[in-house]
Amino acid sequence: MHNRRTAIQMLTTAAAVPLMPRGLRAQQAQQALQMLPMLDATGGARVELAASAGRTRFAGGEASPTIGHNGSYLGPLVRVGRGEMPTVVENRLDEPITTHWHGLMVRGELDGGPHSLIQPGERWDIVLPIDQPPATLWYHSHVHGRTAPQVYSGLAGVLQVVDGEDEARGLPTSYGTDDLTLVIQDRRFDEAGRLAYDPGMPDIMHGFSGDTILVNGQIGRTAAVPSGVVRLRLLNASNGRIYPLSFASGREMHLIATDAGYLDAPVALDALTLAPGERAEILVDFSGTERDALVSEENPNEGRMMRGMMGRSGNTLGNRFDVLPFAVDARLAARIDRIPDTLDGSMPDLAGRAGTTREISLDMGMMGPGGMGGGMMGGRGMMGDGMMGRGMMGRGMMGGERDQDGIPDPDSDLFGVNGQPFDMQRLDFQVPQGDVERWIVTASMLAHPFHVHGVAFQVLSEAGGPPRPQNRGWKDTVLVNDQVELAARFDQPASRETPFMLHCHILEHEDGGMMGQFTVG
Ligand SMILES: [Cu+2]
Repeated sequence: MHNRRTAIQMLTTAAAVPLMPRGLRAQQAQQALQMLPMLDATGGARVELAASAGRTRFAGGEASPTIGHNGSYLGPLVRVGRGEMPTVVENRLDEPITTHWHGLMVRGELDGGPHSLIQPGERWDIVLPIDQPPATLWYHSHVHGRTAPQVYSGLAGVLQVVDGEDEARGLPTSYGTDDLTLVIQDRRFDEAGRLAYDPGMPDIMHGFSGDTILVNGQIGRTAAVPSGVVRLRLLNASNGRIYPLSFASGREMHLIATDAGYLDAPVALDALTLAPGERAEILVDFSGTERDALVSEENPNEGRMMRGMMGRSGNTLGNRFDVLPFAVDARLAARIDRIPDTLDGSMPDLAGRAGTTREISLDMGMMGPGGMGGGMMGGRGMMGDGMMGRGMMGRGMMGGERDQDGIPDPDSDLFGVNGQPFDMQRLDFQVPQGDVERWIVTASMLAHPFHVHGVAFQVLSEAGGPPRPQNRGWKDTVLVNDQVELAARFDQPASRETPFMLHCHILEHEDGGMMGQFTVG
């Protein structure tokens, strides 16, 4: 990507600095954050994505082997309107990939789930029918057992559905000036400055987290913003880290959109928690200020289990850290100077319309098949007999059931849904097309971001109470801590050959088997 090449050139000129990533990070602090390159397909242009291997120099030191779409890391921001989106994804890697359109309402065969493998050298040539309200979505690989390492290495990008009405809504629209798309990830680097993915058991259990924040694949940058209202489209594309976000100054965030589209009016928030897979769009008023920073508190899952027994994961960011500093640049045009009173998003109204109710438990620390408690250790208990039993200590942890990447073998039984690890060959249930269903989703041991393919859903309740304000719009991923009740209408069909997935979006959990699949028809 051009942006990155420029950054690399600048780093090269600073070669007097020894190969010390942290030193270079300080040097980079004044460099401006770059947006992902935009691939504008609103006019119906064919979207061409080539997944290929490359090398990326993130923080000085050596370049890292990475993978990306049309570049060495991540991919373009693809912007589309309603109508047909002719798309071809070419796999130039030496391993199978898929391209899952996270949040796109399309039938199962176009969804890019684990059954839609694109083999090395193959092209996936499709036409995506875009028919949903404007929203910030994303795309990423979804190969069962390989999603975590592939996404970590860069196989993800942003997909935005737009309708050209944002100026009329009074929203910022100038990409990279007052309308910023921010892909937030955390990564680890080795001593030489190379991207490292070396999950140990605490990483697999908590979800892999790193000590360095990347925004749009860049480290230590500052976003230049005008002295006015700025729109931030946030995507948490991290493998495992949950970010409780706020501004260092306490500045209000005005939530305008959740995963699947606009709210009916902005909602002022002091803080916003973004779990892996989730998106949120906020307006922030930078007028009358010079600097501020988007900051995060500690991952709430960190150390929640087995702290004494297994130690912390390789996460040293601490209790409050910068995600992205902002510097107001008075030369930039601020087109919007007030937060709009209303938006035209359609709010969910599925409560009370649900027919079938399903209970879905997101399980971890399970016993072997037929083990106690129907296959999982006792729910929210932590140190029951099951923990020390065959499931974790005997087989999953010590039994060598990890492949060369350290990912739990998909056939191990550390993780599951309703007591069973994911099985590509097993259909978990069938939903009649057009039905509204109520799902009661419970989380075991940690908070798990629950994602359902092919639908947008309404959060009816969280932990027995009303949903938090950030979860009152249309969602496709929701952080389940204890219990979430949701309702969805299943309009898109999905066959036995390409069923829809439901899964935890902590990618190490997903790869480990915290996933199920269902048909709609
Ligand atoms: Cu999980």
